[in-house]
Amino acid sequence: MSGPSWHERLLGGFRKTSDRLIGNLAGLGLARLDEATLDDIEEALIASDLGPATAARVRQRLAEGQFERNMEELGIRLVVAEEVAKVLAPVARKLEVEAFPRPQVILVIGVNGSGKTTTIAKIANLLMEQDYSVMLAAGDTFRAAAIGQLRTWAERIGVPIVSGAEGGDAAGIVFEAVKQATEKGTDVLIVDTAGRLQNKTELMDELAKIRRVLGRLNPAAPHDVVLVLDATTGQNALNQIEVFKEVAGVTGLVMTKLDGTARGGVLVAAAEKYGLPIHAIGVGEKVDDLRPFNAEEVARIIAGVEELTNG
Ligand SMILES: Nc1nc2c(ncn2[C@@H]2O[C@H](COP(=O)(O)OP(=O)(O)O)[C@@H](O)[C@H]2O)c(=O)[nH]1
Ligand SMILES: [Mg+2]
Repeated sequence: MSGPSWHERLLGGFRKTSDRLIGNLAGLGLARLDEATLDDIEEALIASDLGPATAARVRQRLAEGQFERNMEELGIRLVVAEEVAKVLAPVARKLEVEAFPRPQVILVIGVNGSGKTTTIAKIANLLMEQDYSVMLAAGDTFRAAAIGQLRTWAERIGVPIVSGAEGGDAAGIVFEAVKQATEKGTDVLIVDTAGRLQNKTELMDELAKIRRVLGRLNPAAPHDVVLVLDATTGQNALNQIEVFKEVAGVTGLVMTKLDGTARGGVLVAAAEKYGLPIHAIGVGEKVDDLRPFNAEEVARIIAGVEELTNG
């Protein structure tokens, strides 16, 4: 494959976060780690979205004095990288296909525009590369464009799709899709949903109805409820976890748009606060712009370790 390597894309995707963190840490008088400087460092980390507990642990380690003498920028960044890796390592968990009987049903939820439909295409593509059979269900019936968009992706990557008319009953589509996927022995059924957070009750009712229908056909379904979060929304992503946990239950996260002007540090804050598995991250609009992530690699990128050691 040509173009930038995955590692290079990751560097691009986290550059904004990393630049911000490094900028926040710059000029803090690193040579003298007095209380005021430690306060500044802790604040700088929180301002970079890393989450208060992670920031506090970094502060603690710096205060413990292991790095007191000849404190270099690299020293601080290595501590940040280590602490970030500790938070990310337990949650970096890719989606496993293990449901029996098949299909494994993955319900994909999130606010409109977060990247649900695109992420569904990406996940489908990834699973097909691993030789799983995949089917899609166009459960976002609220907007005609949403159905069309999923159909287009399905055609492009070559997977069957069950869809209906705009304004149709999402639960009915899901019912039909599970039936077809079960008959065909399809490995994975991925269900798109509407993300109408403006009307929480309606959204909750719709998701509850989908869940009921799923449960009737297969008590274990949905096996996964994946919340798609837009990394560019920064701290707002944390509020979305809160709301969707309440209305739908969430078993894992995918964070999208970790390119451009993303604030990827929120990944760390989310891991710290909720401990939900982060299955993958999205760093672009193309179908292969989704990958599981390596906690240590991402941590070193966020902390800006690489540019001091390789540069
Ligand atoms: N840059 C970037 N754009 C993305 C990513 N994922 C999705 N998008 C774009 O975000 C917009 C909304 O995505 P869509 O999948 O329609 O969101 P949905 O409303 O939640 O289904 C589209 O223009 C996508 O191309 C990503 O990882 N990076
Ligand atoms: Mg959509």
